[in-house]
Amino acid sequence: MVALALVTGTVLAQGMLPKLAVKSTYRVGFAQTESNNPWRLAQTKSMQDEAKRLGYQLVYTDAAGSTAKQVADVRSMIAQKVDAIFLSPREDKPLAPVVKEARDAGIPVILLDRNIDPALSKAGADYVTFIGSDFILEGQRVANWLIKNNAGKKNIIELEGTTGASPANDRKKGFDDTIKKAGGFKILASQSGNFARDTGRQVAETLLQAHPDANVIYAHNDEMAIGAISALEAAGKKPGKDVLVLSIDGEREGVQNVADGKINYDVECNPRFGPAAFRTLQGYAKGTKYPAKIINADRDYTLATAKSGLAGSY
Ligand code: GYE
Repeated sequence: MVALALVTGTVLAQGMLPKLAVKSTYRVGFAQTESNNPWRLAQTKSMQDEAKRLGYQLVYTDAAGSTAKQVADVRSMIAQKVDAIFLSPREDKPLAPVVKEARDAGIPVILLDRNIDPALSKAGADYVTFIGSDFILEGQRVANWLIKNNAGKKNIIELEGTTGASPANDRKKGFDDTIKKAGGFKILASQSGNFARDTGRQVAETLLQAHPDANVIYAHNDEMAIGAISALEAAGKKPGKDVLVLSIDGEREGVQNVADGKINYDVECNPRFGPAAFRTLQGYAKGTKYPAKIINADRDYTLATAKSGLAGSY
């Protein structure tokens, strides 16, 4: 009985990654977190385009901003016995159990764009690898730009991403640690705008009223930065001039705002995962060993580079 189960690969010892057979086609799950911004849409399109190009079937789900739905989506992929699962975990803790459930069901998981708390899930044991950006570095890059170019503006409002999402945790850590070490800056307030434009606008409006001396806004993504620009303009302040606006993502509208002088600095976070995701899947089937993290290279945008960068943005 045990021997049979091992042969079919359905029962695995704790800490063992399931194998993936080398096949000419696969049926692969992609559990997306939400579809409310250009970053997400570009990521989904890149995954769908690459699956199509390879002739693979993509079982796509959209959790629509609900962590509970994403847990259910992954469970449904396990029940459908997909060959492998690409997962962009909305939050870094609640998705850890289903990563193990997939592993125990013999389905390898590759994490895309957001990570799971390393205390709860291990690369090489629970999932194959994480592919995405270095979010701590993104926050550090924004802080380092501000340290060099602040022109005396040092009172910061921070708009955080979705609470519990790894890019929100790390973009905060990278920025806050670097800015504190530099000295002379004040983070007046730091609050979640849920990576969303309208929430970002509302939170910025409230925080600008509470802190009229704020002269820097650091948003963890472009959608919230664009929301904050609306809040600044409604308050009669010039974004990019009276108040510096710093952001991450490099979506087209964000890059346009850099070109227009309303966002001063924007670090790209590349959403085009398709080619790297499927290459890793194929490599894994052939026995390639991967590191815990595969890091995407990201560019950045300033007034000097935004116009020429527009065409390549998403
Ligand atoms: O910055 C944001 C998206 O997880 C890196 O999530 C991603 C972030 C991205 O919704 O716009």
